[in-house]
Amino acid sequence: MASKRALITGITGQDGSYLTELLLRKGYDVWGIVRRSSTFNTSRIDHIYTDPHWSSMSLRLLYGDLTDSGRLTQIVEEVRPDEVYNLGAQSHVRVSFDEPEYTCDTVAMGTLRMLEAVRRIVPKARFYQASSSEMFGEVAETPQTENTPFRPRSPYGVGKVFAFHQTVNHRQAYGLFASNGILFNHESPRRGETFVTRKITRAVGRIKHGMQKKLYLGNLDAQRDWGFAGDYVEAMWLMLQHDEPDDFVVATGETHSVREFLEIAFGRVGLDYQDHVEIDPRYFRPTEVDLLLGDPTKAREKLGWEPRVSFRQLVEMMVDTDLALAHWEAEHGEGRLAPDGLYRTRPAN
Ligand code: NAP
Ligand code: F7E
Repeated sequence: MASKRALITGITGQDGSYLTELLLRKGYDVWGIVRRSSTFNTSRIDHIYTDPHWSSMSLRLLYGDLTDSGRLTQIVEEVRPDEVYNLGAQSHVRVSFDEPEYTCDTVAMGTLRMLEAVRRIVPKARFYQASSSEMFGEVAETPQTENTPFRPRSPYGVGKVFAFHQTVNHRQAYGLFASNGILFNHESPRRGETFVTRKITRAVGRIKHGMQKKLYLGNLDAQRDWGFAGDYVEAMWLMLQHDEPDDFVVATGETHSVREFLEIAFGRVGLDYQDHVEIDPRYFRPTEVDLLLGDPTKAREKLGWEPRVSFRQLVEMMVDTDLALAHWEAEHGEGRLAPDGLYRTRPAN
């Protein structure tokens, strides 16, 4: 039997890289859309071409952009996927206040463009939409479930609400197999360096190796339900194997503050975060999401999905990786290509 074909937008991102590995392990032909950039942006998936474990598997990359519907249509026509995972987005909440229009062009209109291409060309394909706990915003209830109303607090959150409803409407109006995964924050050693978890663990590694003195952060009291990205991409796949399309919260069911993350991360290397962290108002947001806590009961009962990595294990995994990276940088110099293929720059947002 021919392999199933999966098309992934956002394949170069954190989740795209874990999902690619998962689908290749399952025997899929994986096709990914990469946006053109003036510098290399495929470092999270380069190992799939170079590591003999992966390189015999079927991964193909095509240039495309979520803002370009003509190209997206052409790609869907060429690939004719069985499953589409729409992960591409300007995904940084703070940046979405600076670039609201571009953010919504990718997050909201980009989703609509993908849905329309699928509806017209491969209406039997299964569609996964990367929805977000940011849609809950100023939360109406805790914990948040599939029935909790959306009250977004950022241009990013507003764009994701639009995309969520477009996905539901394509399911209802045209019978598309289209599902929303409402994923709460998920992190990993591959997390972008301007998200708070990775910003912290990168700083811990660098401070421990004497390459950085201070870490400047914003709101330390924000609480998030943080899980491991490797666990969460499995939930995405399970949603598209389910017998019917639906919407699912994917979360750990635990919430922790940024401060707790700091305590564990700095504690891992025998440091006290209070000696190194300073507050910089630039990192506060015009409107903040104070507390997120998801209830993953539906995903557990209907998909058999469970998170495997605990909060402490996640923090320690990230610190340990970034400690090794800082050690390598201390020896070889910053900005050089590190062993895992990732170029390094200083965290900004
Ligand atoms: P990420 O690391 O920021 O990756 C985003 C991906 O989208 C990258 O591949 C990026 O390409 C691509 N992209 C950005 N603008 C694009 C454009 N105009 N056209 C085509 N591709 C574009 O995000 P992630 O953490 O993997 O998250 C994956 C998805 O889940 C996103 O939609 C995000 O909003 C959503 N989500 C994430 C979380 C979380 O906690 N991680 C939670 C809920 C939902 P470059 O590599 O070139 O930048
Ligand atoms: O912020 C606070 C900040 O940027 C978490 C995206 O993947 O998850 C992510 O969005 C919290 C916020 O993630 C800094 O104010 C303090 O309360 O790591 P973050 P996020 O905004 O929760 C959701 C589910 C997504 O869908 C998004 O795509 O940490 N915080 N000081 C800081 N945050 C940052 N970035 N930088 C700081 O210095």
